Amino acid sequence: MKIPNPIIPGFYPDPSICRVGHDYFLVASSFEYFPGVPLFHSRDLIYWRQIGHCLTRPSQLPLVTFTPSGGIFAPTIRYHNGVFYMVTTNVTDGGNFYVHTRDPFGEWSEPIWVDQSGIDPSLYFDDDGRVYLTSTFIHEPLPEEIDPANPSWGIQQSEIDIATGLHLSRPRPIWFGTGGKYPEAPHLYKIGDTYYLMIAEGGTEYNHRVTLARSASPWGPWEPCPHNPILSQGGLHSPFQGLGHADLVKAHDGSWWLVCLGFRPYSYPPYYHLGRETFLAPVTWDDQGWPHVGDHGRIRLAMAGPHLPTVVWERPPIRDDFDQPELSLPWNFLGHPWADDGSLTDRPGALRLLGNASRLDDGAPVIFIGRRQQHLDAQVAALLDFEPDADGEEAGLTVWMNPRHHYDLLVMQQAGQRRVAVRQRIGPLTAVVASEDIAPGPVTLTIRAEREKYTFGFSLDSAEPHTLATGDTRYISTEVAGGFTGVYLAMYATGNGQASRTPAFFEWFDYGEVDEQSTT
Ligand code: 6LW
Repeated sequence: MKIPNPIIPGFYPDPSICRVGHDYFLVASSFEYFPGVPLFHSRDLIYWRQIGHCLTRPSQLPLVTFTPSGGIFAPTIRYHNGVFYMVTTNVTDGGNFYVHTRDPFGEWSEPIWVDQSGIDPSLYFDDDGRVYLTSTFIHEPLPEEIDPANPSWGIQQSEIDIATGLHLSRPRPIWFGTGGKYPEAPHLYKIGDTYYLMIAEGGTEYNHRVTLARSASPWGPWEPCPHNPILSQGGLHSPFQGLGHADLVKAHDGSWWLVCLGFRPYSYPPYYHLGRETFLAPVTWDDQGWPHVGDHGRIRLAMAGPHLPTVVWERPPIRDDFDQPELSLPWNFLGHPWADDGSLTDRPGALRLLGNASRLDDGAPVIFIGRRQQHLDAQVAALLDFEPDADGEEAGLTVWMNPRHHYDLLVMQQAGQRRVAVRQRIGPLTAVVASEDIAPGPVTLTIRAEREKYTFGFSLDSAEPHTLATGDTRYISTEVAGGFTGVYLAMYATGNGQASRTPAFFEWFDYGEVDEQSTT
């Protein structure tokens, strides 16, 4: 079957994968969102279901203060002797650490911190029992220009005691890549008697690529692959760009595959707003012992997928009725979950949000519960029961990239009158671009997401939605907003400088892909 790339759409970057028998597990970065490190499961490398997160407790992920795109960077997941390990970096608080579990469907351990600098940590369990921790190393401050004779950014490695995280050998540089900027995302493998070191170079934008080298020792010296980069999309008119940050896996039928991040830009000059997503590509090995990825190092739209027995998981429902005691897996908090972030018990069958003094523009700890936008064409709706009784009290939906780039569809009180409005924050500019007085009663907020614009509307008493305004996706795209994340569709509440007295009840939230080709 054709690979439906991206195999995990939406902001799920820096994928890492491991296999246990016929089960595949994959993790991705999560930055300032909580819980952290989303965890996916598959039986065929094509259909994936989220089964949880690795970091589900504030003791594992104290996101109390952070900047946009701070928090949790790239993770690596590995399995050894019955134990799963996930190693990552909290760039805001503490650096490199790992957690472990014997049951990936359950809770993970408390962090084991490692005194090793850099980002993109990876673990390799060698046949002789040694465990290697590989990460980037960066001489701070980075010089204006990298001196090829004295590189200041490369890959370092140490041997560690996996029980304690303590070093058994000091971290030392082992490879500087092939000359691309930002050598990072290292993973060490051993195939036969040969060690392979795979990294990313070029930075996680349009010049991103994957390079690889091999050695008889895990410390090098490294022989670069003669056809590096083994994967890139640079210089090619392709719907998939920025391919890099990859991980290899041998399937249970003996075939080899690679997961990596990429993004799907459009328009001109190109831009993207869903963030970097997870892609899959086939890998073959030549008789010289070198890997070949995809179609001559490219990922094409129509690539044959694995010949593994297909296991399709039940698709999540479009509507979340908030009728469960806990939020379902796609929902994230912005930063550390505060006690009054939300309640599912105050009114059974509704999510209650009570705004605090933080505004959306402040970022955390604004009361914010959101999910990634995973499709360029999507329909969003939510039924909001909110009767503010003080000016400044506000609740609604936000199309969110970061505190300086978001579009809000909100209900507020202004001069004693309840109003529905669309407000746009683009960098230093904020404007209410449309607003209308509305009568009391529950209001259905609607957002139609299309590739190049959002259309915001509302309806009362189940009448036909009434369009209020539109917003260009470009102005909340990565190219404009910057950062490593992707757009969230979130429910929020705020008192705009003072705590709200009036709770907002979201009775349900709909998210569904609009498949223009579908007849339904
Ligand atoms: C990730 C690193 C990177 O840790 O961006 O540009 C970081 N490349 O590999 C966040 O995704």
